[in-house]
Amino acid sequence: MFMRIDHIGIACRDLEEKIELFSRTFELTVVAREVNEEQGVKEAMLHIADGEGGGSYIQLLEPLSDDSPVGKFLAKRGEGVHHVAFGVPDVEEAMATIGEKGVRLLDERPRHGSMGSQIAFLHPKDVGGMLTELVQAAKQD
Ligand code: MC0
Repeated sequence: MFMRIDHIGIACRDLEEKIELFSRTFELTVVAREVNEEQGVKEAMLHIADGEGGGSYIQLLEPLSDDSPVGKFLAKRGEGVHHVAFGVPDVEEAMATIGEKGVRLLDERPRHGSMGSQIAFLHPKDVGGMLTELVQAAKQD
């Protein structure tokens, strides 16, 4: 069902500082920046590679507030890997298939994600402690 890893989301306190760190260490380039009010984050996507079905990225996430998902995560666990996102061809189909297996969906319907994608989250407690995101990348022209 999964085509690829779309991105790894990293929670950070200072987005600009971490962009500088990841760019310098891994020689990655920022290809998109966005503020996503619904998800409570300011974020940057750093491109790693292109593959069948879309690219793969490191996603750096700074919370917009302390009571957002990333804000709470930082308070509880500190900076580090926040979630893993799998690229799927059809997010609604993946939600239905995975939901039937008893995994709790955190979203009833897909939401807006980075770079025009459609996303949905799975409960970390049902996926071995890993907050998991399903991503249907925006269609390429
Ligand atoms: C919380 N938990 C995690 C976790 N966040 N486990 C692994 N990875 C994480 N990131 C654990 C907690 O430690 C706790 O376990 C349990 O889950 C419940 O957490 P909580 O702190 O009591 O509850 P909340 O209110 O913080 O909710 C956690 C939950 C929430 C995962 C349900 O953060 C959520 O709905 N997340 C999905 C949306 C999201 O994360 N958006 C930000 C990225 P214990 O054992 O202590 O009970 S937006 C994004 O990434 C977009 C822009 C994109 O990719 O395009």
